[in-house]
Amino acid sequence: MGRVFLAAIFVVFAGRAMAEDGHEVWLRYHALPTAQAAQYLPLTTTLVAGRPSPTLDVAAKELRQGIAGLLRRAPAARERVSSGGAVVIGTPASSPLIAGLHLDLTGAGKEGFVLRSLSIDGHKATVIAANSEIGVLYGAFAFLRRMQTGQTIDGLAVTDAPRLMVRVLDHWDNLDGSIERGYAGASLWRWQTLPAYRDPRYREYARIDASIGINGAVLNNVNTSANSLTAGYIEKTAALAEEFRPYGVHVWLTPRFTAPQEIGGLKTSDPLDPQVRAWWKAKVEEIYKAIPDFGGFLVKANSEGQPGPQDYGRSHSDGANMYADLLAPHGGIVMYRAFVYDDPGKDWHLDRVAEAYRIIKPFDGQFRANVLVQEKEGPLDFQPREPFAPLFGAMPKSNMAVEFPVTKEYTGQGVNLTYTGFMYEQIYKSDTYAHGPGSTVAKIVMGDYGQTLTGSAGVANVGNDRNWTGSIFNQANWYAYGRFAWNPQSSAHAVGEEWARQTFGNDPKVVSSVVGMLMASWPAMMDYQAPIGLTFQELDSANTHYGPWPWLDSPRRSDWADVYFNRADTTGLGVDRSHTGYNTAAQYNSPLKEQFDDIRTTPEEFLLWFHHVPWDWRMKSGRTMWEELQFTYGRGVKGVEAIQKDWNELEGKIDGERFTAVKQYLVMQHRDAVWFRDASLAYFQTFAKRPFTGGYKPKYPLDYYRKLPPNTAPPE
Ligand code: GCW
Repeated sequence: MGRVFLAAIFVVFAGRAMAEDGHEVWLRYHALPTAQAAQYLPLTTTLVAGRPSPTLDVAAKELRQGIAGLLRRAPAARERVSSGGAVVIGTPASSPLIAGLHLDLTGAGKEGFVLRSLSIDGHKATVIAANSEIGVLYGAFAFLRRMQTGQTIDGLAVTDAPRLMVRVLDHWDNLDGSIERGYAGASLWRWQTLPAYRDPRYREYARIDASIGINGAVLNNVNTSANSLTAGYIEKTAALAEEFRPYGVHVWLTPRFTAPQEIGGLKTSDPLDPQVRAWWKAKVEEIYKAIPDFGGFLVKANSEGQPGPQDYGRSHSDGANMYADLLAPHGGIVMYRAFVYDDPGKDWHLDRVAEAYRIIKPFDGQFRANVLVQEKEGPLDFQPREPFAPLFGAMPKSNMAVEFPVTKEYTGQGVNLTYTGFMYEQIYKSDTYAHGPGSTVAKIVMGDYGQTLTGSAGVANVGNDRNWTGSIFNQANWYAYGRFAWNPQSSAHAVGEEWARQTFGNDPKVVSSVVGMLMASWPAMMDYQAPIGLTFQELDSANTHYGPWPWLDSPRRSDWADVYFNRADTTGLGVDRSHTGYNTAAQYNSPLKEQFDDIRTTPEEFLLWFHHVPWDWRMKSGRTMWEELQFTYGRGVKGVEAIQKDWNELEGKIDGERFTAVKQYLVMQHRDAVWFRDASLAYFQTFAKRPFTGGYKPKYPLDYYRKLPPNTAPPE
């Protein structure tokens, strides 16, 4: 009787998904359905871990925890393969057993791994082996991912290794705990209580990073204070480094260029001044003494008011190379940002989009070998839609890293469901033609054309919210960033599917709906925020970067104004970047430059980016540009409706807490999509002077939208 009762309770709980708050991210390890678990059980009865070390210990712990959770039975710890199916982990150095197998680990490189199904002493064994301990940890996560996503763990002959060397998350975290462009609470780094108090979340964070191969964290904002380089903060940073170390996450810092003056008491910060160099040399030595595996510096200089070498009449390469020379003896790296642009005042003569290329390209070949020139994925600034940045195709003699947004400053912030993985794939597969057809951004960043140092930086979207990223679907972007850094030639769909399975389970309906939602989300957002290549139409003046504000003219800087980016007038819409205008199309290699220069051959998704297009321009669809604009905004709203529908159909298949949260977020997203459509079209119609078509009309008159306080969507 008692047993029957207990079984009945169990069925009730197993049948209804338990409430989840998202804290576990994709590392949930909830019990798999019995039938699925059955295929894994015989292969995971024991765990043979070899000699202990901090990293091997966390790998073994992860496997124990993962297997125990997924299969409801922890593997027994053994010293050798003796019975049943064993999971054997280690490096040839840490495990005589693995050394004795003489596996070919060449393909695993420094950080990769092999997963091999073998017979050892007549028993089945799955070997997770690598040249390095961190490779073993990455292999452990890969092995668990296979079970989480319903793949076989039998007959394995897998070799996998990261294609980029530097895979950092860049935290724009300020020392006061706030986060620039952060939408998930305050900073995880609790500077006040470091180094004494070690918040358990530090290790949890590093573990999550390691699960997707992220190997670095830049701790402070690129708009930084010099204080993070003081002795006290170095000690705090060293404590974080210690917490992250077992997980292979190196700490990095952003140095403030004027630190020699601000905290060093010098009269100048001129990078060629001997005293300045001596100051930095001592500072770098101090850092490495405290943190021997310190990653290096990520630098924002002479951009948006940050100090830099130009303030002392020196060049960007002078600045970058000063740091590079001092870091090199310690194995450190400089990530030098190409996100630089001059202040044009109210003058429209400069094309903001042309700036990084104009300013940085002349230095190609002048950066040291341990410098990565880090360019945002597009030439402007993390907009919903940008063509890839032409600088990627123009720096053959430099190591180029890509900087991607993970946080969604202009693309929905913490509110909208927009999957950045879609955009990572689009950018990475763009052909730069720098070395003939097929020289994609991915290949350039991966070093296929002789670059010796490779990497990417993702501007982090995590904070101290319980679920790390503010909303569950924002976790997909953290996940995708890591997986694309591991392999820039990944598919957004495949990565999204991995995430969906790990995050919500393997129910086919759930998986297909969630992946469909992810893949539809970025295109829908581009439709309602950046139709036909229009860009930067969010509110900028109040610095919120949220909500439509196409009429905005900046009182101070033309390139922080929406009107500068839409150029709406009675003749048409969009920015002329062809030879009759800014001639920025010419920054691309042939045949792209010719293609983008000509309004007839420019891909329509970039039409308003490259051309000022007449309202009656005939689009491929047969509609006029004005009609197409309305159609596209409308399609964006419908896209969100379809996403809402897909999600709502999953009720009962997802635990109530996460289901309801996502549902509520989608209501806000729909409201915002409608707002974008209506406010923008009401404004553009005053120039198009053509009727609205297809029975459509914005709900309110233009003036209503213009008078809304910042960040206030109108009632639907
Ligand atoms: O998009 C802009 C942001 C700034 C940011 C800057 C950058 C950290 O509005 O907040 O500063 O980009 O990337 O440096």
